[in-house]
Amino acid sequence: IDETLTLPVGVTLDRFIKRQQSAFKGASGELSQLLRDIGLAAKIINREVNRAGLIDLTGGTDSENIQGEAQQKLDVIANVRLIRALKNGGEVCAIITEEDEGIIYTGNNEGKYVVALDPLDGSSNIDVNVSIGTIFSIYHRISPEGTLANEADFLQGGRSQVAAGYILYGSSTILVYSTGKGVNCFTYENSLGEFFLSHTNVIAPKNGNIFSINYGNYTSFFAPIKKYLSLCLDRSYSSRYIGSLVGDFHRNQFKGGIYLYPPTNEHLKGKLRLLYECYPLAFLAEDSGARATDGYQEILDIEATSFHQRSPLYVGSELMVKELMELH
Ligand code: AHM
Ligand code: MG
Repeated sequence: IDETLTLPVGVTLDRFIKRQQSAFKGASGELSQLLRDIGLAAKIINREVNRAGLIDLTGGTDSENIQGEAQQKLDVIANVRLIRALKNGGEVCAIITEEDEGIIYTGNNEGKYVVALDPLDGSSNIDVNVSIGTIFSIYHRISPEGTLANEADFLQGGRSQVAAGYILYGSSTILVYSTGKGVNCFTYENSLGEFFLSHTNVIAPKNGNIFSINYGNYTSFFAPIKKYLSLCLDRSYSSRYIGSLVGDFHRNQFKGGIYLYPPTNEHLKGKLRLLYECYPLAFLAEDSGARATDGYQEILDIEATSFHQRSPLYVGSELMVKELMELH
């Protein structure tokens, strides 16, 4: 655990990142700048999410053919804002996002990092004032600096992430990230326009009594999942499902619980995407003592073979995930 974790609650995200960087001898500061760029994009997205209903940013079937930003869907706006912030920052050479098919080059070929983004997760909740989130995952490029980044830079595997995090636009907006040395949370103070450190070194409860799953898919679950759900019911666990992964994950990280997205008839390999959703949350889970698996192996050990690859995801309190694994 690095010494910055002893900082008092109340420091700003910027100051925290700077202090964290100065604790690492030889750190160039580029990752710090990148995290600050994400913080800036988060503020802008937060503003758009908050006023979306007032300025016609909801909905969006008519969004594709219109150039003006005010008409774009929120997930497209979030995508644009994040890409712009990372392009302006200069530390990132390439980006992939859930919204785009291939690699987005920032024009900064000297940049050391590549980033995978789910700009606005929880599509079904976007237009109805329910929690949504942004998820990010950062890698140090393996291709030589000065060249164009390539596919391999993004397919290094979950354990190669140098940082990961999310922003939850919930009853308050909170930015949560880790560089592998503790998970820290920064709550947004609207009137000051700043993220302040609010939860340091999050440790997830070892066990819990919340299960989060789309029960409507029950008939298409396979035996281990049905068995696990019957255990949850026998024990009168609480069923809590927002349908926004970031929100469900965040709650379970604090209260103790498990989130499940198993294979279904519609999504034979699970619905969630390995690079944009599963890897980053698994990185945060492991760093806080929780666990993330696909039922058979740790999420971070799954080999990445394509940008939009999907995986089942079972993430949450260590003992709950362990019990589910044993049923597989
Ligand atoms: P999205 O990337 O289209 O938003 O889908 C991901 C979301 C997760 O946030 C959420 O947990 C899940 O999909 C909900 O799916 P479902 O509506 O099938 O329960
Ligand atoms: Mg998503």
